[in-house]
Amino acid sequence: MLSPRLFHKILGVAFFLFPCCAQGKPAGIRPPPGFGHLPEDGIDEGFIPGFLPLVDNKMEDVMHQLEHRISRLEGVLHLEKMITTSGGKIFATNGKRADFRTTLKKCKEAGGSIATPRNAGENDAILYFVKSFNTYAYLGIEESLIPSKFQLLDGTQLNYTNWHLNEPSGKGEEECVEMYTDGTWNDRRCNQNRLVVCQF
Ligand code: MMA
Ligand code: CA
Repeated sequence: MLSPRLFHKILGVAFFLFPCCAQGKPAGIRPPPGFGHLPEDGIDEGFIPGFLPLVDNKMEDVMHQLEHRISRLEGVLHLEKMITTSGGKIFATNGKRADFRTTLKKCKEAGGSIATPRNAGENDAILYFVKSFNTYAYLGIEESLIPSKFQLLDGTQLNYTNWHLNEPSGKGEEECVEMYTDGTWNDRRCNQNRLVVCQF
């Protein structure tokens, strides 16, 4: 069953991938008859015996239609190599490049955050885009105040790392982290143009 969290995630991905549509009016999923307003006479139909089961059926119907529609949209986005999933996370790219700060902004505007691998599966999901666009990607990891010690953007410690041999090497000079095309990580200055990959 489609949870409100997943629905919100998918909306975020859609607005990230199709910014044009986020500005216009929504496509307009009309509420089924009897929803959205009370009838003229002001009688709440919920109190009419036998009405609630009908509402339940209609709701289930609408949910199924939405699930079907979303799964077809996901199919299209997968086909275009714009989304991939790992565990509960959806990773998405717009196929464009940006520096670290711009990537943070783009992902936030879309209702997500910069891709941050928490395990090998999530690392592989991000690697899928890095390989298919043949472009390194910045990750949601940064150097802490202690040189060569890296952390998540919220300041918490890394429980998973995949550093390239002899990395991190910047010792306070390379505060961001990029993913190479083999999935390993390199600390790097934050001003490079890298593939925008977000998570939702
Ligand atoms: C080398 C290596 C990295 C460093 C970059 C900076 C190509 O890789 O020394 O650790 O981050 O150079 O350009
Ligand atoms: Ca480095």
